[in-house]
Amino acid sequence: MAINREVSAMSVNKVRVVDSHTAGEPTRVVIEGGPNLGGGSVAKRLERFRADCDRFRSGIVNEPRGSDVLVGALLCQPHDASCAAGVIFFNNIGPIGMCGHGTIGLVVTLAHMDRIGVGTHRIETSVGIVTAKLHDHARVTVSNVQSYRFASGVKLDIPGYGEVIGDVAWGGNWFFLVEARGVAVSADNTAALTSFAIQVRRALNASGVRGADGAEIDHIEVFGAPSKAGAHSRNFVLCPGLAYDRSPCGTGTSAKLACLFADGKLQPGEVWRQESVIGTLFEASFTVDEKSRDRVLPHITGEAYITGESTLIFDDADPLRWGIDRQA
Ligand code: PYC
Repeated sequence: MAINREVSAMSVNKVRVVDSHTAGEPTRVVIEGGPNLGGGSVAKRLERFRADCDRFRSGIVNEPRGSDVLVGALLCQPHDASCAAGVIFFNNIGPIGMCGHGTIGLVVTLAHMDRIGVGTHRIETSVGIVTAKLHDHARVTVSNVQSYRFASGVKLDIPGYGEVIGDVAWGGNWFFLVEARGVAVSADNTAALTSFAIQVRRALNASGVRGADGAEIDHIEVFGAPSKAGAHSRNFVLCPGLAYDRSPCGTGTSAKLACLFADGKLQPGEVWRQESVIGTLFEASFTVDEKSRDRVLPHITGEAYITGESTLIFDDADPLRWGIDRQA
């Protein structure tokens, strides 16, 4: 099996991508020129991507071709033949498990490329198979992986803010969900929200709060009052690489649904409208499988629009051809 140990400047010099945004959050789908990750499940290939393709990741999403907020999606052959596509998501610092806005962007991209039509499609991700229903050229409902609350009433002492109490939940990524404490959840307050969320993340690490199997909780979701008519809540989501999600965050909204269900505040089939910090919306609901009544199957609906199609050039002579990777 041929696996690129590290994508070299000679072996990759042109990569074709399609860019889109979902409720303001950008996705860049790599449709041609990506690394050969060999066979096996998408989960296995994500581990090879993590180990061997970090320069490629950085070159695609980081400056000067991208930005901290951009999420990459490497389109792969699915291992499971019932799926229309496989995908590996990644951001400015590494691969991520599932991405709700990214899946909506991927589905709209596949439709733009005439690879799929209106209807329901299965997509293999590294954390499981998700289902996506394309309603028209922009609107998609993603039925995510099963989501659940892992811990509730977790108390943290945040310097400068005092005690906060929140929940740990899985929605395809690990989240700490907390009400805003003296920080307005609004588009003109993202610097203060970012520093609050960074402090929460530090406090989680310092006090050893983790997800299942010791997983790091790398997404912080802060809630405040909605500004849009019909919305139930507004959120600010700090992503692992310290960019904030412009969308209401598909996996974060899934984690929220799991917590609402666990608290008896939302029932299967009821609609939850989650507003993002910039004022965009996802509509969400969930079903519950009789066999796992402590988990919800979230359904997240949003819209994505194509913003560009391009060929990225990686020039051997360019000292920054693999992007400005702040981890390097
Ligand atoms: O929509 O799930 C999401 C997501 C995760 C990180 C950025 N967006």
